[in-house]
Order: sequence, then structure tokens, then C-alpha cells
Amino acid sequence: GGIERTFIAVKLDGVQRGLVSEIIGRFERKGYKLVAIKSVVPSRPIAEAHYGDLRARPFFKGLVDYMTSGRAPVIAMVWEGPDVIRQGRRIIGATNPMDAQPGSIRGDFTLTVGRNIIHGSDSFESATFEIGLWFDPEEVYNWRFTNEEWVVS
Ligand code: DAT
Ligand code: MG
Repeated sequence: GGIERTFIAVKLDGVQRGLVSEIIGRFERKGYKLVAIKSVVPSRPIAEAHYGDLRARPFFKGLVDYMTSGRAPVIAMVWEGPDVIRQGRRIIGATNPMDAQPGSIRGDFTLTVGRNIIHGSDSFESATFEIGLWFDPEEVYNWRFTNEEWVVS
């Protein structure tokens, strides 16, 4: 689509492995705009709602236990720009690292689905839901790139 926003989170494993700057850098260098960021250990209700579509899956409880464990925070972000929801998923790569293309974040840095280091919204509907779940409206800041004409025309 056009100018969109998506929810991107570096999960605990990405934080523990020191890949926060690498991940932020990939979105930043592409030309996307960081409009919200915070370090947070999600509550159980937030983690369960975030992965609500997976509630019936056998790994659901373990996934929620992991995300809420506090063994490291999650770096929650909102990124903005042209087609950022779909392009963000391409930058991240396939859910299973063994299917993720080299050049994608998961393809370059991960080996197993349980430690795939990053989350990205998969649709406009999930992006809208996840941004609202993780952020208060005043935490998402509207600003303009001063160099926009050199990135987009
Ligand atoms: P994605 O994170 O690519 O959107 P998803 O929404 O299907 O993938 O699943 C969310 C997360 O749940 C995924 O990043 C890691 C975990 N997960 C998914 N499938 C799994 C599986 N078969 N075993 C263990 N964890 C899994
Ligand atoms: Mg998903």
C-alpha cells in the first residue's frame, strides 16, 4: 500500500544476542521512519493478546511464558513508510529460519523458529491491533524527514 505503520519487536533472544542495533539499522537504512520505540517486558494479557491468533497451537503457552519471562526486555517499535507492513515482513524473512532467505534478518542471524529474534505485523489489521496493544497514542510521534525528497520521489 501507501504510507503505512507496522509493529516491529526485537524479541528477548535478539536483545540477548546484541542484535538490536543491527535490526534497527536495517529498517533505518532502507529509509523507513522510526515513530515509536520502548523497552518493555510485556504482561501476560498483552503477550496473550499479541499472539491471540495462535491460542490453539501447542507452543502457545511456552511462547507466552517466554515473552513474559523478563529474562530480557522486548524492544517494541513502530516503523512508518511506503508499504512498510509487507516490506517489513520481507526484511524479517520467513517464520522458520530454515525457510528464510539469506539477506533477511532471520536468514542471516537465526536457526530455529523458537529463537527467530524478531516480530513483524503480517497485515494492516494486525499492525493496527498490535500498535494499539503495545503503545499509547501519545507514545507514537508524528515527524517529517527533512531529507525526504532524497529518499522518495
Ligand atoms: P511470525 O513471527 O513470522 O509472524 P507466527 O505468527 O506464525 O510467525 O508465529 C509467531 C511466533 O510463534 C513465531 O515467530 C515463533 C513462534 N512459533 C511459530 N510457529 C512455531 C512452532 N511451530 N514451534 C514453536 N514456536 C513457533
Ligand atoms: Mg505472526
